[in-house]
Amino acid sequence: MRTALVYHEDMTAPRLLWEDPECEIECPERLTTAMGLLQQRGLEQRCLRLAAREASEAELGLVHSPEYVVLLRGTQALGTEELQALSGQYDAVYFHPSTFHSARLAVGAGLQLVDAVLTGAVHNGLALVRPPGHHSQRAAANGFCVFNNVAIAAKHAQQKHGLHRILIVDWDIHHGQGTQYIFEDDPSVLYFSWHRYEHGRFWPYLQESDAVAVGQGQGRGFTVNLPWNQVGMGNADYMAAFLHVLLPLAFEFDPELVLVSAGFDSAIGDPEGQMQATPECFAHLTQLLQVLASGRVCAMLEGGYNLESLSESVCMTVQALLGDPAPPLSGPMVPHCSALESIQSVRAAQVPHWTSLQQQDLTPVLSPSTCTPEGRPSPLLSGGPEFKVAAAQATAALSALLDQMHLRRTPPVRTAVSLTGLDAALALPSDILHQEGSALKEETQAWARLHEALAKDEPVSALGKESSSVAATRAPAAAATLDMAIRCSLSRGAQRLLCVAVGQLDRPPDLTDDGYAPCVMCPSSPASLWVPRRNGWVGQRGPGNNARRVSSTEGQHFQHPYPQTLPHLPTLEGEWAVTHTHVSMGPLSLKRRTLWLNIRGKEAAALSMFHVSMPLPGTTGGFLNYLLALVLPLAYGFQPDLVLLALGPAHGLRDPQAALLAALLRAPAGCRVLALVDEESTPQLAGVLAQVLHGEAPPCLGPFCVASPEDMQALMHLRGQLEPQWKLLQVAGETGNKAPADCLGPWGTALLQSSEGRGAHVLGLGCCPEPVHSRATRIVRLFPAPTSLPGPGGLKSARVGVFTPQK
Ligand code: X5A
Ligand code: ZN
Repeated sequence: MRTALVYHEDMTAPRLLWEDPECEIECPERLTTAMGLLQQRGLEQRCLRLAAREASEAELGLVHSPEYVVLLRGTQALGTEELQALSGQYDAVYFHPSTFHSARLAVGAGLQLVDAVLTGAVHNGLALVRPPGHHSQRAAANGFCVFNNVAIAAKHAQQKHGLHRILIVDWDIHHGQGTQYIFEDDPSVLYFSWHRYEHGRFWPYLQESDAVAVGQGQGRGFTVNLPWNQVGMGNADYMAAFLHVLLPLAFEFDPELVLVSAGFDSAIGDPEGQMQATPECFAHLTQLLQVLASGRVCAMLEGGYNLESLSESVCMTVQALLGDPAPPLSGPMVPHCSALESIQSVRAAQVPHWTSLQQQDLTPVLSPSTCTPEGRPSPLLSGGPEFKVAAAQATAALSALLDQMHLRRTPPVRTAVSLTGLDAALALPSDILHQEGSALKEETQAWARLHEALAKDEPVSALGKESSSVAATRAPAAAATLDMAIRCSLSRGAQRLLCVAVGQLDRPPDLTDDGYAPCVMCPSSPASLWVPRRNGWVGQRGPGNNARRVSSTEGQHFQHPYPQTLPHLPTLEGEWAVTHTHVSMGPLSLKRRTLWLNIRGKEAAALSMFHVSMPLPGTTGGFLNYLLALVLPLAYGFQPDLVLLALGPAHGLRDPQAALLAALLRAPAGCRVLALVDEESTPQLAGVLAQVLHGEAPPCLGPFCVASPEDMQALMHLRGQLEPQWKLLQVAGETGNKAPADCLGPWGTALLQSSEGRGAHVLGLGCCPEPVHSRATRIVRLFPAPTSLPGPGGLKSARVGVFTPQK
């Protein structure tokens, strides 16, 4: 199995035995509610369930002093009054007679998870534990934490498994000062934490939580603090933090294991955090972390006090660990001004320690928050009466939001990728082939043979389980294939298509500068269309069926996510019918956009916000910079519902680079990626792409090598040109104050429609081997994925999405 879930019911035992408004939020229901939802969603059943064991005292000793462990052991026999008195010696802590047992289980759960991942039993996992750990120190309990679960797991991974580089990502909304102290002089552990800080006015009120705290001695640069100075940070802020701070450093660090201090008090509705990130954000964060450390990600629960938000976020995390697509991020992809200042300050503080941050002209850090609060509620003191009212309001707003989310939940689709090998090279439509001057007859014959083979092949129907594909194409016809794929995707229901073309592939001339594309597929040709029924395929043939709707039992997923707020747009089912010239140019086409990104070794140029060209960087560092600082911010800003990744002639990407590109592009596209590869490159390249599209971690890029000044200059140039429109490119606060609404621009409205027409789609690329007289047609089909999932392991080798038209 791919994902472990470690838990033990005994961890629900500790509870507060006296009045304490600060501590009452850390309650047993946190675990029962989260587990309940995991079960209800069918996620728990897909994980390898491990019952937590108690950590030994020797294991506790990896981090804690013997005296402290003895003291904690003694708490089991104390009465309520003694427990309360002892608790009072620490900041925000309560003890219960079951605390020691539960805390040992929490540590043990983390150790089992790390063992399961490092022995290869699973790829990744989550430990659902109480009490949390990241505030706990060598000889002190703190902030509901007794033993430092994650820190002990890291020491264990080093001592028992011989690891040399461990990344700890602390996305809890509080600073894990305990973890920071334990590793502050240790260069083998990179500790990243973002936290509500408010210039030191938020618990635990420490100066060492600020960005200037970077570690000590040998460990300088291995502590990375990103303080949030305002409440209300949301999806765009968290995404910017990952793209512009955490991931560049993490790639340079090259961890062998990623531990996540997974607190969900950083999610919307949490009374402690008062932030706005929605649950699906944690699916995206998890997906992005999975490109590191060969996918070895171990998440351990820390905080999270709004039960609904907590359990939804836990589900999103597990879903991502299982390899399911992430729902699109909601809200405009525009980071807050204050967030950009924080990002800028941590980058400035870390610049001396990380090559990947150097060479970028960092403007001086603005003095403490020059931005006015961006129309957000001022924070309230925890525990006070206003706090309770605000918390109740937040909960109500959250429920409404989660109700809406329910409508656009993507079914848990495993990405199964199909490839039949070289023989499966797609035959090209005869007209295009002819233009290319290729051997038409030979192509057609090859296609006919394949066609025959596939027709008999039962597993072809398994294509219905896919949401991504790799297709091989003949080099001379690469551009034509891509052109057809674009048209077909648009005409078959993609609203926003991100096209990443690497190598010598020209942008289709009829794409307009603002990204509009004609959504006509093949004028006047009798196209075929195939829709899935419960068993087998049903073909429809045009012309004359433009208006026909096809109902499908799985079609439910494609109902409008926000039927109440959006004007009527055709659902995907409504677009099954073959589109002809005369019906395709209506208002429909206004919704369709293509963002064209060409990586081809020429100079950097942004011809419009939807047409960007960049050189292929010459080093690993340059390549990573391009991906994190340009490609992903554009992709997340655009929120495509489909990515076409085309590796054309002379693409120049090494296999691991192509794999990383594909792996990272999955996240913003709900895993819907069609990779077109040059037939010359197969099978190695196609194979590696198939694996990452299937959800495997990409192979290592090789040693980190600093970006060349030319590449950096090109990147800065593009960023400068595109920043006004694509706000996720920003890495620094602006000088003036800007309300978020001003930042939106005309594209803002479109972004808000990002969920329209989404859902898990199955995508294939097909063509008709019709004789020359009836012109061949290539179709990209989008249809609902079945709710049943392929088992673990899924399709190992499969086939290209080539479909047989009905005769
Ligand atoms: C693990 C965690 C928070 C403590 C807050 C005290 N602790 N006010 O989220
Ligand atoms: Zn917390």
